[in-house]
Amino acid sequence: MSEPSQSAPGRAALSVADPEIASLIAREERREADKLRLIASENYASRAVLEASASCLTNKYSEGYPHKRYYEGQQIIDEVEELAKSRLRALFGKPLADPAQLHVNVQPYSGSPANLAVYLAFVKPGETVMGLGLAAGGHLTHGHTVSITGKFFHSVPYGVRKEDHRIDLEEARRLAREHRPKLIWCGTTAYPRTLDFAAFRSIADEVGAILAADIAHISGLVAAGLHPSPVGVADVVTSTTHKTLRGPRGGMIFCKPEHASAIDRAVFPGLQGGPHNHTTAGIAVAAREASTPEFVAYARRIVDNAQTLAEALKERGFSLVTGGTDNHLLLVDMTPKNIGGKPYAQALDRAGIVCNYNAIPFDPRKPMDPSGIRMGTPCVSSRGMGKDEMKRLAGFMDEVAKSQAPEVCDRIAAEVREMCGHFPAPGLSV
Ligand code: DSN
Repeated sequence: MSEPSQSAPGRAALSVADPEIASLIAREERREADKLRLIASENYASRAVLEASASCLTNKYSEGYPHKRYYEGQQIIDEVEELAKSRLRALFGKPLADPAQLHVNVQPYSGSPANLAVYLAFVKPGETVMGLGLAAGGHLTHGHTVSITGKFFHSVPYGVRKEDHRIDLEEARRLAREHRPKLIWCGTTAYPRTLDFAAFRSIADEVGAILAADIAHISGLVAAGLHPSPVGVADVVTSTTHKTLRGPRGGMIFCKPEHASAIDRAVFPGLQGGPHNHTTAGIAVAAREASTPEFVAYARRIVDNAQTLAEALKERGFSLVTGGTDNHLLLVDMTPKNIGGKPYAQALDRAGIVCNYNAIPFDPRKPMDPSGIRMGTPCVSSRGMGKDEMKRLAGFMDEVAKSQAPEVCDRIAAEVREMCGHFPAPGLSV
């Protein structure tokens, strides 16, 4: 491995002022360059996104919204925020007859604050909410007991079906009729299949609930038209901006005009202070990038790569939850390979293949030592890898499943590094 350079482009001042941090950043760049990063929620932001995010916009406080701020000096910031909103409106408002009707809030610091704003806008403490249970592939903020959303609200989780591990819409409808939730979440963090927003709309309508779609994982696929959009179906849509959408680390909320004021007041002053203007600029850049044919080709590659990897793994005797994938994500049950998800993920990491251990639906093992791993193809697709690399990856994974010996993992890590060298990652200076 070559020595990482501390004074890479854009870090000359840092390498002088703080060589320790410069060195750590250089080492992380090297890691991101040399490994097959398969954590489903991660990506490589472009150099343009990184430059906007690391700009002087971080210096400005801007409580409020464009043209209604509490501090002066917002001439430029207002333009930045308006630009981010109008680009996101153009990108995500396509399902609407009039995209201008899509209200956009680009200030949430990330996905969890965006989701908290939805609670604050629509639900009172103690009222009932529903979301996909964490163990079934939902998110902590959809009402899990350890989250504030499960402590301050009465949470009734729905799950996936035992027989095929697909979301159990009949159970969701039955629980909704029984518990009359104020808010229903449709969204996932570990679910490899297409979400049926229309079915959730019908359940929410039947019980008079607000329907919130959390598209954090799939927003890049939605933007590219490769996953159905909840816009125009759900009352409110939340997302992070850094997963498949490939922006900086941030959050956003879309909603119908009638909910605009409740959402805006919930984000500020309800939950947050000044928006992170540097992040808003990075989101604007990402939204511009996401409106290009190159982005659509990248999003298509994400799905193709996930499906190629799924088939190649199945051919090698791996067991996939739901039998495959429609999106960017694979959930692999390691039980037939006689290894737990955690030791397998740790051995893969040594072999240069980075994923996370993950519970599978109805997992008999504990969350800290579960049966599965979760993988996603956004990062490898951003590097331009394709079918051949996914098949090679399946071979590496098979070898590690058979032997976690250090010499096996280290040999594969060298092969992974060599392969990665042919696919420079966006945004990195190595
Ligand atoms: N941490 C994100 C993920 O990995 O899915 C969700 O918040």
